[in-house]
Amino acid sequence: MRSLKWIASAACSKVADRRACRVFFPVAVSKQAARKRADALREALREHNHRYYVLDDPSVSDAEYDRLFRELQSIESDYPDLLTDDSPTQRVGARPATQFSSVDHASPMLSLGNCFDDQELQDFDRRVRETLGISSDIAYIGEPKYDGAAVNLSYDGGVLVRGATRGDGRTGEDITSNIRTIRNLPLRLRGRGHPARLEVRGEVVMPRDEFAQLNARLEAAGQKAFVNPRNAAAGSLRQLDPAITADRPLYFYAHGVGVYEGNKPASDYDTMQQLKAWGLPIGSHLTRLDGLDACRDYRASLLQARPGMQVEIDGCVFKVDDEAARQELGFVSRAPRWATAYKFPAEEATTTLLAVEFQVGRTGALTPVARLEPVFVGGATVSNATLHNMDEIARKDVRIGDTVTVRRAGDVIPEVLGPVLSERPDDAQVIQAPRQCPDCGSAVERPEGEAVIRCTGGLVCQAQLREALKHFVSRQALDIDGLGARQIEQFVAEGLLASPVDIFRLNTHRAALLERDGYGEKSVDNLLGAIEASKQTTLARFIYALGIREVGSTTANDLAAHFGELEALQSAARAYADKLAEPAPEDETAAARERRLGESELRQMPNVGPTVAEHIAGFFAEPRNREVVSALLAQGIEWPAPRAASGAQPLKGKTLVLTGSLPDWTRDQAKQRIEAAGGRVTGSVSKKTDYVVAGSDAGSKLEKAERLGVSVIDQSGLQALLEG
Ligand code: 5U1
Repeated sequence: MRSLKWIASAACSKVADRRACRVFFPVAVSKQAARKRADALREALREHNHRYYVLDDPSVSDAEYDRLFRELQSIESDYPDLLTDDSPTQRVGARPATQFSSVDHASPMLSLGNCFDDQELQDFDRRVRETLGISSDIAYIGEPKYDGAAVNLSYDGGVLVRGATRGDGRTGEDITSNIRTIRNLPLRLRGRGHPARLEVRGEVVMPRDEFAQLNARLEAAGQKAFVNPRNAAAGSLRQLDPAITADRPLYFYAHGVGVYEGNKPASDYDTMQQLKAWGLPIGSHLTRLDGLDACRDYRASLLQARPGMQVEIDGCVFKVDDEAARQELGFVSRAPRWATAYKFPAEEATTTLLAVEFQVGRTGALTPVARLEPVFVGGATVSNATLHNMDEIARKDVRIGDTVTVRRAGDVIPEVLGPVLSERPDDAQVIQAPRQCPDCGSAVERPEGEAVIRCTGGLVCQAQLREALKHFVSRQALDIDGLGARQIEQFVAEGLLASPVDIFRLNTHRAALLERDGYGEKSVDNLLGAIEASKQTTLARFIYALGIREVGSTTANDLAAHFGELEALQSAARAYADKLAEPAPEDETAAARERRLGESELRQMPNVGPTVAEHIAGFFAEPRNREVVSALLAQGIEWPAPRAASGAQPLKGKTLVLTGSLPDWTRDQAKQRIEAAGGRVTGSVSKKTDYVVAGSDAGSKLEKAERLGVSVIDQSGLQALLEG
């Protein structure tokens, strides 16, 4: 088959010549010639990509690149069987997915131990030398710890076949179509000698300037901006439509390998250089370091370079360079003994405190929020920061007009650390607590023994209503997509929402919704569909969504696992309220009262002390709350029935051993949860053990479990078991 096309002659080598050829000479092309030309174009485009995105040294203009690209597209559209998956034209174009599928990593993606000061780094180095029996300096490699989204790339025969998120380290999400859109990573490795199978681990990041531009674009389009570059990178990778990811300024940096089926170099530094030669970006600060002092100097220089770096880093990573030594050192839990991350301190900056406003939370608590002269700190521009409460303001002696130090670490809300007293202006104003709620005007009180001040407006306070609704629809609660803070504020202001129950009546306001700016048939359908879908939930989510004071998602999970049914929780709450109201013997001591109340079922739960129990009892004792709960259930909110008649017992008959420290639970809390779910906790591992729950610094029990082939899980694995 032949096709008549305006194409460049393969004989033309220089760019200008090629352009001339294409413009002036229409030629009939055989399929064979088309294949040859397509191969040459792919090769040229890969080279230009590499020069542009990896080496930052382009050799052709954007216009010329586009021309070559379009020429290749045109050949591939004429000869679809010449199209290859690793063609540069195939980065974008995959269809939107409906969901991501799970994918098991061929080798687990490990986590990293941390150290926070020089002493801890010295301890790490000592442990390494002791284990290896070496007294001289160890050869390490040092690299920045990029603050991005961790991914795993699989190359088979040098061709990118899969990209996945880290997930829990064993199983991630298949985001191949999105990964392919990242311009600085090769769809096909350069050069030769690629391993038959190769897993490359690294971080996907978004540089600061491009992050700021993206946020400006999103805000201009009325969309929500990202909090920081890491969230922007992770959020962009989790788009179901790869075209959106393709539009985001994402970059990949490799920091290691997983599976490597081939001749792996004996040193990690050499492996990384090999990755670089194959066209994989490895970041410019990767360095070989001899011994502890060199590591300390490296950290100091990286810390100094950090403010000028476009990609955010939150520390540096030191790894033993020698592969054989790594094998000998092995792992503790899921972190290698041969690597550590030396974290940088949270970033701080100074700026001016312009004003203080009091924000009303869903429970009426008024939080002082500092309005600041915008300042770039910790990877984001900060213009608001928390001042916590009036006691903290007094303790720090912060005043309006002061120059203040602001700290921002990761996703934590920025906080005002204190004033720079030497710069205090004469007219700095002392901050006063309001007497009235800034939203509803109700009186403000400060309950005895509490640091917070509260609005007494309750149901009349729209600010409390707005916050309660935002909590109700939040991700860990009913998770209603499309009903965010902005929509809730508008709907409350317009009187469409006066209680969570009204969310499920929004379908009766379809016409009113359609009249709103930015709402078409499709967005209204999506919103109403998400609301309908949220009715199928779990008891834990529902309990959390109710917004009972001090009942966070962990306690809600515990309550749901223990009681199994809402009625059982309600009756335990009633029993506790009755106990609280019981006339106490006149001579009852505080300890005796505590013993009496402590026997209640509600108080048997891990994490439910007197205050939380009182909040739960108080919540269900309030008639208006009970009405809302009944009305919600009448709207069709439901969850799967518990497995057992008296409380779910997903671990019935199972024996578990705890070892190491879990990230969020003490050993006692984990034990109580396991026992509440019907399981038994023993102290030593045997063949009869069903699961070993391993945290960080797990020791010989973990090794024994691995030897005996007993399943090893971490905290999230345990959580999943507890949830049945
Ligand atoms: N730079 C860098 N980041 N990072 C993260 N190296 C590195 N290595 C890691 C992780 C989790 O893990 C290996 C030590 C297994």
